[in-house]
Amino acid sequence: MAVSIKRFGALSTLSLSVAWAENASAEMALNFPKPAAGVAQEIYDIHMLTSTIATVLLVIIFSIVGYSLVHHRKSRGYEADQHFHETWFGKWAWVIVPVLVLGIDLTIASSAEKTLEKVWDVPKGEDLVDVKVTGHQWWWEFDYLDHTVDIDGTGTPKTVKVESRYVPKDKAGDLYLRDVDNHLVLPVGKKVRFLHTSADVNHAFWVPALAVKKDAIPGYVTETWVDLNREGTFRGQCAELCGTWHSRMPIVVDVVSQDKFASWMDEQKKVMLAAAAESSMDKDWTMEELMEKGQANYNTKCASCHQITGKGLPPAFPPLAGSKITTGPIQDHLNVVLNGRPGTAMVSWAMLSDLEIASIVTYERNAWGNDTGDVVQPRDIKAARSLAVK
Ligand code: HEC
Ligand SMILES: [Cu+2]
Repeated sequence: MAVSIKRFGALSTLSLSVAWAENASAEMALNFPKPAAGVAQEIYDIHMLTSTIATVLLVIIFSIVGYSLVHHRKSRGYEADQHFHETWFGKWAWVIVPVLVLGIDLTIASSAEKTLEKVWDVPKGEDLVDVKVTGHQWWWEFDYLDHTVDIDGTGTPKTVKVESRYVPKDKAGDLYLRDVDNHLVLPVGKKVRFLHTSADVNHAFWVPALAVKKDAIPGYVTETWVDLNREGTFRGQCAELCGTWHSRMPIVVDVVSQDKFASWMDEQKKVMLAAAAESSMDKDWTMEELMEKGQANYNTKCASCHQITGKGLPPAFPPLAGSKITTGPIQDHLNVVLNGRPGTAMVSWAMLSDLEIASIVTYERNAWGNDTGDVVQPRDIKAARSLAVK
């Protein structure tokens, strides 16, 4: 008996020291990720305060329990004290212990309350970076609301936009379901306000290192904010079950220096201008040019559902190879792409440029053995838009 008690003691000491060592090394990824923003740091500190208090209490209580088990055991002939409750301590322990516990609770609650107020108090002002975050089935759209380009000279500027889509397994390797093609780039040392919404069903934007998790609800705009204080790449994901490919909406945030951010932003604007100029070029595109562009556009925007092979994933996502729509009248094909099929995952793609749609439609009508020989030009899309009935 004495031996097994000693063993029990050794075992519990061992497991306690293991727990302690694990706590001490965040590198082992047992703790929360290292925060990258001021609010996130405060939340992290509350977590550490709570864990420390809990660990100290655990040690004290288990020491008392262990001591009692060993010293007051029956085999030693220990007899319970029948008059403990009549002593001063026996009476007042019922008051002292709850007061102590309440004191600890209030210590945690008051620091949590201060932090919560800060989380909710979204800053307003000029030095903010405003990012509209829109959840889609199944990708993220980020609009930098205060960075715009007047691409067609009409005075209605377009916001700089990042479209983030997951990277397929063969290309992503170890980062499968953790990586996206285009990262959300943000400047360090700035306050960023996120405006959350959704284009279809509920999603949730969640990046643990920024401590932001917020539902994206269609028809509503909600806000969160962070004060970025460290450069780095931080990963998160959609945290609201949003359909078949909920797992395919990772989020990757690159926090970079302000200089880098400025030059990245310039680059984005140049790309937008170049794309707009190309799209408005008054020329007939050849089949080869359209097929090449169409394949690239199809693979990023449509293949997540209809698949690179065009075979789809029936019954959820219909094949486009040999479909009546992609081999039938062009107008029907354009109708589906421009208007979508209401009530299904096939949304309207009217936000794409004429050239993008022309290239995708040409590609769909000639790839995978569809071989219709049809070439659809940007001007056909322009005409279809003015015809399109909602
Ligand atoms: C989120 C998944 C998803 C994405 C992304 C998507 N589609 Fe679809 N698509 C669907 C679904 C679902 C249908 C079937 C809708 C229905 O039930 O009628 C469909 C139907 C179609 C059809 C009609 C096929 C037929 O035979 O009825 C065409 C054409 C089409 N999509 C083209 C596209 C193009 C072009 C893109 C990219 C710009 C695209 N889709 C992106 C889900 C998607
Ligand atoms: Cu989602």
